[in-house]
Amino acid sequence: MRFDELKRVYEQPFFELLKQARAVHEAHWPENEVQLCTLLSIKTGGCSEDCSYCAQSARYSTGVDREQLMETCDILKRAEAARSNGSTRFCMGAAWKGVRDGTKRFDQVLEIVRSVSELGMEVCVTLGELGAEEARKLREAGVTAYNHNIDTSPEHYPKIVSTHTFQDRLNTIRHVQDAGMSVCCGGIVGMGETADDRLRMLEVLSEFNPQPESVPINSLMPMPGTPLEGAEPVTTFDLIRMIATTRIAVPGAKVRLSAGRTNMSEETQTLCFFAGANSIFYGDKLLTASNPQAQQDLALLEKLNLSPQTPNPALTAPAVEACRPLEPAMS
Ligand code: SAM
Ligand code: DTB
Ligand code: SF4
Repeated sequence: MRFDELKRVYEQPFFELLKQARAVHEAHWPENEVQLCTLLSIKTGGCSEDCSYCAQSARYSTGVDREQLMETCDILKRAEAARSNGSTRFCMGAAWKGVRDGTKRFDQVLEIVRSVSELGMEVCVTLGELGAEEARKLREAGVTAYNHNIDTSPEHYPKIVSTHTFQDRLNTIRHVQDAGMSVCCGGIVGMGETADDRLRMLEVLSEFNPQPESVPINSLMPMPGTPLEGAEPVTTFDLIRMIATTRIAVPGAKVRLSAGRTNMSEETQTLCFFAGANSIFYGDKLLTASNPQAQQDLALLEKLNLSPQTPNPALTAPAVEACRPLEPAMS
């Protein structure tokens, strides 16, 4: 959808916007289900990039320490626990600029993906920049979706990150699409951007060919020590408008109400679900930041008569077997 059209949609009277978003939602997602995704940071901290919102950048003193890549065996245990708790997607994040084929680190990631993909959940990874070959190998190893956010408008992006460009992000997304993985791509609200920046971001996302399979909308969690620690939060109404406009812009995508739910009331989240959000991160931790307790989320869904998305029967798989001995972990 083009910017002018998005702006017309976004600026409608609030209830008109909600009505339109709800109609689009019901036409595409009649099941009243919410997808539950569990996140795990498999390689935390010490990142070379300077994304001003991120607690994992080595450039800022945030209290998040650099850790090594987790052992496959420990990751498998976490993935299995996520599956037992009802998650249907397991998303592994690494604080890297990117990965390169032929490195030990990448081989280890491929091994992790192969093991996790046997558990019968959708496997998502977010590892930073990829080339064509890396994308092909990840797909072959069993990755369902690759998360790589554009985060904001092309115009606002250089004010947030200087160590890579908006175009670099688009190039990675192209490689992911060419390799046949689903694209999970969205952004953050609350980084000092204007409403027009948010709509420009949606314009870029909705013009992807094909459109993304999922669109995470994160509300900035201001991390102490980062340049954005004091950023002005977006209002509840602007957040709901953004969710509704996203639903209209990418009707067939899961719209994931992502980071920042610990600062949202149940009523705010309810309006986001009404406006078209149909996926959340589930479990009490995101990558480094906190998330609502799982029981609290399940209770909210129940109050709203929403059900957790049912696992895809084609993906059911046996329990984790005893872990094989591994090569030493790398940072
Ligand atoms: N290094 C990889 C990358 O940059 O794509 C993967 C990890 S990165 C932490 C994944 C996404 O998390 C970012 O693109 C951003 O949208 C989101 N994120 C990170 N820190 C955040 C924060 N403090 N508040 C909200 N969203 C955040
Ligand atoms: C996304 O858009 N949000 C998730 C996931 N993709 C990887 C990450 C949120 C991170 C929140 C801050 C933290 O935990 O450090
Ligand atoms: Fe590194 Fe990703 Fe954080 Fe940027 S968002 S500093 S690339 S981990």
